[in-house]
Amino acid sequence: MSTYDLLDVTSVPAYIASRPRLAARVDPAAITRVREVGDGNLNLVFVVSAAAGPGLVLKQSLPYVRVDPTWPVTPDRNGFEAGALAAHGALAPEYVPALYDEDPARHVLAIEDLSDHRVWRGALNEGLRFEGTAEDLGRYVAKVAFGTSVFGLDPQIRKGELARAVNPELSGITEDLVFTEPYVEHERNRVLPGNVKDVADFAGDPAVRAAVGRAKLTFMTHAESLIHGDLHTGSVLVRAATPDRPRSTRAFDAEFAFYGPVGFDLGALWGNFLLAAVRAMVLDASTQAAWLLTLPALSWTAFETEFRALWPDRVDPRVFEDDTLESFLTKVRTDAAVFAGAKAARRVIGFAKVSDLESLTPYRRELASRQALHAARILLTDGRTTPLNTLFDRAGDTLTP
Ligand code: SR1
Ligand code: MG
Repeated sequence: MSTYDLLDVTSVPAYIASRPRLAARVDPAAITRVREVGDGNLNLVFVVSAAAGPGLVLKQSLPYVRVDPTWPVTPDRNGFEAGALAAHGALAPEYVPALYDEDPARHVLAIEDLSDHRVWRGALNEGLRFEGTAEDLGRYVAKVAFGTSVFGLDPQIRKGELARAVNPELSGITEDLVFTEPYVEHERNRVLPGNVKDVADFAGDPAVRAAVGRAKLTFMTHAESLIHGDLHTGSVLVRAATPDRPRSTRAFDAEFAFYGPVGFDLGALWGNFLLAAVRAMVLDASTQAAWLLTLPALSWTAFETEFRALWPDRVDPRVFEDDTLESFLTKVRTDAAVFAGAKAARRVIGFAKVSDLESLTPYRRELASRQALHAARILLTDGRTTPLNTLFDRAGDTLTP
C-alpha cells in the first residue's frame, strides 16, 4: 500500500513529460523503450532509452522492502541517496552516476544511464576480473572520506551537512542486519541444515561476539565522513576499457549513506571480495580466488595513496599534524578489516543473501558458507592486530576446493 503513485513501464513517459528537467534530457515522444531492471532488495529501477542520444534511469523507492512487502521502510531514503550522490559527485564525479533530478513527492531519483556498464558482482560470479576496479573504489572512498571529514570540510558547514545526513531508519537496518541478527536467534536468519552448527560455533565464539559489539559501537558512533553505507560488489557498476574509451567504475545505490566510519565502506568491499573468493574456490577456480584475495590490499593502497595526497589540503593544519593522519589511517584500516568479517558473515547467516553463494548448488553452498564463516572469524578476531596482507592470506588459507 502506497500513499504516492508507483511508476510502471507504461507510466514512465508521462512522468518524464511532467518533469521539465527530465523532458529537457529525453524527449518523451522519442522514448523507444522502458525496462524495469530492479534486482535489489528495495526499489523499482527503470531504464529509459531514446531514439537518439543518451537515456536515463529512474529509481523509485517503494514504501516497503521489495523482497518482503510486509516490512515497511521509509521511501524518504532516496532523499538521503540524492544528498550523498550530490556530495560524492562534487568530490569524485568519475566514480558515481550523475544525478539529474530528485522528486521528493513521488520518491523518484533520475540518474545517468550506465547501461554500457554491468554490476560487478555478476561479473565476478562469472569468473571475470575487471583489473583496476578495486583501486578505483579505494580512490573513490578516499576522495569522499577526505572531502566530508573534518580534514576536508569547514567545521561549521560540516555540522549542518552531518545533521542533514542522519539516516536513522536505514542505519538502523544495518545495525540490525549486520551487527545484531546474525548473532541472535532471529526469524530473518536462514541457513542450510548443514550449516546450523557452523553458525552456532561462529556466533557463540566469545571473541567474535566481543569484536562484533565493538564494531557495532564504532558503526553507531564514529561520524567520520559521509560514507556510501552499502558498498558491496552489487553496488558497483563496471565497464572494461576498450581502444576508444577508458575503464569506468561507478558506485551506485547510496541510500544507506550517513556520517559513519570510513572503514565501513572499505570493509563492505573486502567482505564481498572474500565471498567472491569463497565462491571461486568451491568452483575449483583457485587462481581467481587468489586474485580476489589480493583486492583488499590493492584497494587499501589506492585509498591510502589518495588520502595522503589530499592531506596537505586539510582545512585546519594547526593541530591536525601528520601524527593525526597516521593514527586515522591505522584506525580506518583496522576498522575495515573487522567490518569485512561482519559484512561477509551477515550474508551467510542473515536476511539479504548474495548470489555469490545463493547460486551455488546446496552441496557447494554449504561448503562455501562454512568456509566464509571461518574466514570471517579470522577477520573479526584478528583484524585489529594483523597486517592486511597477512590477514587475507590467513583467511584465504581456510578456503579449499
Ligand atoms: C532490507 S534491506 C536489506 C539489505 O539490502 C541492502 O542492499 C542492504 O545491504 C541491506 O542490508
Ligand atoms: Mg542496494
